[in-house]
Formats: sequence, C-alpha cells, structure tokens
Amino acid sequence: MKQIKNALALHQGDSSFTPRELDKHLSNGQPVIIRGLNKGARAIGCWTPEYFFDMIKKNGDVISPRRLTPVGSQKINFKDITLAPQPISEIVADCIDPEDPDKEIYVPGIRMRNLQYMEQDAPRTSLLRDIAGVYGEVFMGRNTQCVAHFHRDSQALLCQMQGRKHVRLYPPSQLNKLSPFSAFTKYFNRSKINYFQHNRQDFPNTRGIDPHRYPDAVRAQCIDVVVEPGDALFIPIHWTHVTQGKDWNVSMVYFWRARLRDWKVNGPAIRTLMSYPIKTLRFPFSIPARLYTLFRLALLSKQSRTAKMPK
Ligand SMILES: O=C(O)CCC(=O)C(=O)O
Ligand SMILES: [Fe+2]
Repeated sequence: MKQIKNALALHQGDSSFTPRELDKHLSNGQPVIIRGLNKGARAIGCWTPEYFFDMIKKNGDVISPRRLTPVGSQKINFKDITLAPQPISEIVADCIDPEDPDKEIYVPGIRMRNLQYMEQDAPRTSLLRDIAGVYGEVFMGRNTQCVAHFHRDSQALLCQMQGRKHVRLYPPSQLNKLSPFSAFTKYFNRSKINYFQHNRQDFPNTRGIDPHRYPDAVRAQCIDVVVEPGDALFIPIHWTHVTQGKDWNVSMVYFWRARLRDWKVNGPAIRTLMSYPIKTLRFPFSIPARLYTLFRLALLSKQSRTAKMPK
C-alpha cells in the first residue's frame, strides 16, 4: 500500500469549509476530511444503540438490507454476503450488548427518507442545504465492513455520527489494480476483493486482503483515513473506497449527482458510460424472461389450486 502524500485535503470545522472550497474540490476531484463538521449535532452525544432503538420504536420501523463479509474467502460473492432483510429495530437491538463483541452487524445503506426523524438530532449542514438534489443514506451496525466500490455518477459526503470508521480511498487511476468485476455486469463499479479475509481483530485492518492473490492491490496507491464522530469525509466521484467501522457506529452519507464537468477521463468513468447502453440492451431481453416467469407462476398457482380441489 503506497500512501499518497498530501492527497487528502484537511479542514477544521464548518466555518473553513465554504461552498467555494467544496467547489474547488469537486472540480479537482480531491477528497477532503472536515474534522468536527457536525460536532455540535445532538446525535453525536446521544445516539447510543439504546437511544436509537427507542427512537425507531417511537417513530416507525423499516425493513433493512443486511450484509456479512465471510471470513477466509478471497473473493466477494454477493449471494453469500447478502442476508435476509430484517426490521431495523431488531438489528439495532442486536447491537446492544452482543454476546460476541466482535460480531459483524451491517446495515449497508437505507434511504434516509424512510427514517426522516433522524434528522431532528442531526440536521444537514448549510453546505448540504445549498446543493440541489441531495439525498441521504444511513450505514450502521457493529464492526461493519463494506465491499470496495466507486460511485457511478455521484459525489458523496460521509458524516460520521457514532463510532470510528476507517476509510481507504483509491484514485480513479488505480481501479485496474483492484480486481473489479467485469464491466459487462451490474457489479461493474465494485471490487472482487475481500478486504476482510484476514486480521479482523485489527482496527484499522490494513492487512485484510490476500497478498498472493491480489499483489497489484497491495501495491496500489491509496489514502487511509479514520473518521471520528462529528467528522465528515468528501468522497469524489469515481474514487474507489472501502470502509471498516469499529464497534457500534453510524454514518449518514449524503449523495448528489456530479456535474458532467467534474467527470475526468479514467477507467471508472469509461465503465460507467459503457454501463448505460449495456443496461438498455439487457432490459429488452429481460422482458420475455419476466413474462415467462409470470406465466410459470400463474401456471403453478393454477396447478396447486387444482390439486387442492376435491376429486
Ligand atoms: O460506511 C459504509 O459502510 C459505506 C459508506 C459508503 O460507501 C459511502 O459513504 O459512500
Ligand atoms: Fe460508497
């Protein structure tokens, strides 16, 4: 892992991070850590899992996706890492006094519009209120581990509200070293590497991948940063990133569409452009397949009804 020197801009508090500053970093495609951007938010002090559980119970539950990164396997297989969805209150209840403190519990992004009451304790900073089309997602759990990916067409601001999170960032030029899935699949923006195959007890776990299987990834240039509660991290479009949250942790991530002029010519951009016609091509083929599935389902339900009929 070669750390890129001076590649991460640093700001302190919200007064120094003006819309002009943000604009500069959007144009340069440079990541920024803003220490203490949200330090005044109530959420920083009170969002224990117990408080979170009560808040959900009072305001309404939602069904959440879940993921679990397997120990020992070199390659990510989405079928293996995806668990059955569960009510978020149950997931948060699991985060309170778990029998195994090292257990991984991961909510890999829920739209914040389904949990709008969260914003009472964590209002958006003025910076975000000035950007059109911003939407939020919540990533949370215990000992969370994500799959390395880049954002196809959006910019992102990760706001850390509880716990610590290690984020590794790779410039767009490094993507070919990170074993991305085929450009012709829907996973074209994700890496096949299991970043948490080894050394799960480490935080940050910078030695999680298999160096024999992925020697190029080990040599890739990157930036490692740990975000603390109250900090925010700007993740530019097409930068691959992978995260590891320690213990109980909550991040509110805000996304907005990148301006076309902030795209650069690079591997992730080309993959994204290729994905648009590929998706359109896949779609007409999927129509007959879906009709056939519907037809079979209709036939099956007719057969089962027939089977139940008395002779
Ligand atoms: O925090 C996580 O687990 C993932 C966050 C992420 O991918 C993002 O902020 O874009
Ligand atoms: Fe992301």
